[in-house]
Amino acid sequence: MATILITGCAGFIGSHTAERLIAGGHRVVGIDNFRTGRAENLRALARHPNFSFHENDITVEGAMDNLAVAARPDAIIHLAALVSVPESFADPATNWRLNFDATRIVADCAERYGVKRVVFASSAAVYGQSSEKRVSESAITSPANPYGEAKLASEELLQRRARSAALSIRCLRYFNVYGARQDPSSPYSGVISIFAQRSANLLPVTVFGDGEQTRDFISVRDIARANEAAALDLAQGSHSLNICTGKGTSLLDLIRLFGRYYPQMAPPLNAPPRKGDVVHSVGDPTRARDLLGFQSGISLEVGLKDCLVSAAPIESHSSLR
Ligand code: UD2
Repeated sequence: MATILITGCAGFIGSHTAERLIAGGHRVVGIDNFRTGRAENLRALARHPNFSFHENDITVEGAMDNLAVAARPDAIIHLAALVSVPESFADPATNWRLNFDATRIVADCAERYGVKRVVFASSAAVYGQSSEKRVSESAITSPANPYGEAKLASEELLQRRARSAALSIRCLRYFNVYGARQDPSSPYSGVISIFAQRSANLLPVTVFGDGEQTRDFISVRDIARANEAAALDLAQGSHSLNICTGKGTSLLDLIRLFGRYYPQMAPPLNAPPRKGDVVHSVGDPTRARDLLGFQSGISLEVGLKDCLVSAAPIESHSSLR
């Protein structure tokens, strides 16, 4: 049984990851300040004897140290973050504090208390615009927005620390994650959560740009599996790994997919491309398969149903099963 400390545990990815680890017989210690995480995401775990939760901000002095002293974790999965490209332009100071300074606090804590592994939630945004059909980890990193810049700076900081301490780092470059519990309520939410909620309510979706941009959409259930594999991976060394499916889907194709479930869906509205938006983003999943034994297993067609069930008006749930 391993003990894993998860930052951002009440978030969309954090709660799925905690559930997966608990189901595997591990102990999870979670921390979240509820900036975007929600207590109800942890409802299934609340009374589990292997789960403990602390409402706190990891940037508060001593917050991480106290947890590390009490729990003696084998690994930290660092998911707490500001998770939005447009929000990183709107509030660059908070982006830097949450997506870089917080990583330094996690690294300091791991070093100070001899935690062996840190799994870091990085992003496909570290690549920026790429001309490769499927971008591999050896591609040039050139972020197109402050969110990607902070994620890349965090990766570099962690890799530097790993060279000077007995610490293994796994920077997992998640591509576009979707699934149940992804919050659709903010303009900064992920595109699938927004599209699911709007189409369930027969409202038109807005497409920024021509809709030909592609994304490598990966289910949060696959992400939880990748996080688990990385946190339990005893191999030495440090890596950055794409966590992706290797399959690109354009926004127009995504809308066609939604149209299968909601044939009465209103035609999309068009708006100019978003600042800092990457045109094509599809990952090469080979390295994660070779080094972590991770391969995605959930197709977009199947994974989308998780979001549709949570977004749909109650009376239409039965038609989605
Ligand atoms: C970036 C990262 C992703 C993840 C995410 C966290 C890239 C390629 N991907 O995702 O790995 O870290 O940030 O937030 O950098 N869109 C619409 N209509 C809407 C909402 C979005 O057309 O109502 C478009 C948007 O302009 C973009 C695409 O949909 O082209 C995906 O947007 P997103 O906000 O879901 O995620 P993205 O690609 O910024």
